[in-house]
Amino acid sequence: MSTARSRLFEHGFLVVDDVVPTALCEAVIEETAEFLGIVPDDPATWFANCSPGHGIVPLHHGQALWNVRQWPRVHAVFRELYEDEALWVSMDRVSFKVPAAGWDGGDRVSPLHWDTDPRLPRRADFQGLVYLRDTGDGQGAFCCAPEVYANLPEWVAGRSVPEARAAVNASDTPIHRIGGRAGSMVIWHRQMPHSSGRNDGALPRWVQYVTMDVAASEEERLERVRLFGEKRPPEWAVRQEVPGQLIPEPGPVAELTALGRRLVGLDAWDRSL
Ligand SMILES: O=C(O)CCC(=O)C(=O)O
Repeated sequence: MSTARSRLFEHGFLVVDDVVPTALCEAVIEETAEFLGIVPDDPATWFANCSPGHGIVPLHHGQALWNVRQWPRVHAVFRELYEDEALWVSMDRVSFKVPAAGWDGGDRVSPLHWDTDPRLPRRADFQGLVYLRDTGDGQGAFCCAPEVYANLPEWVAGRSVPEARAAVNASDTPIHRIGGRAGSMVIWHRQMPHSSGRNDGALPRWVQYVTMDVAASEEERLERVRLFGEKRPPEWAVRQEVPGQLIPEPGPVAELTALGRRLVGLDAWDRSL
């Protein structure tokens, strides 16, 4: 097992520096800012079109987002973690989390949660994000509860998922805030309870969520190709009804590299390579 993979299994999260060049990160910020109608470095514009919690921006298919997803080092990081190169990339979105001060919605943070059933046997199943700008621990950074991850069987025994989640949030388990430099990735095990903290900084937090999973069924592949070609958000994102979501999203279909085509499912992975 690679060192990164065993560390991730053991501690439940990992910070990997210098994964995405800052120029690609800045391009995502520019694309997102244009979508929101804000100016990234002008505080007077930030609060006109922001949302509480993680600050989700319903943008999934911009060219700049795809350029991050198909950046080779992102794939290399997940390849090492899954010990498999035949991966598909998530069509996830961006987070623009404004400073809490100066906005009524800024205090509303999301509780710790899992995006999977934490009672399942532990296996390779990861999530990730890219910090698009330097992000301090107190700047609305990703946060998690490693002590819960380490003792998960005790937390879930005899409990439904909502009950386990409520127990974690009602407890005084330490919450670790994990900032990072622009271009770094935080990757966590799906069984790690996680969220994003309050942004007590002076600057917004910018994040692109990027996750990879091992390529799966033909049915899933066809659905991925359709979402990509029609510029539609995934069904789970549609169900969330994030304000401002356009379906389909405007603009041309993103241009992909040979790696990008495989990460979508347009071209097959040759597992014999
Ligand atoms: O935005 C973050 O830092 C955490 C995001 C999160 O909770 C999630 O992806 O489920």
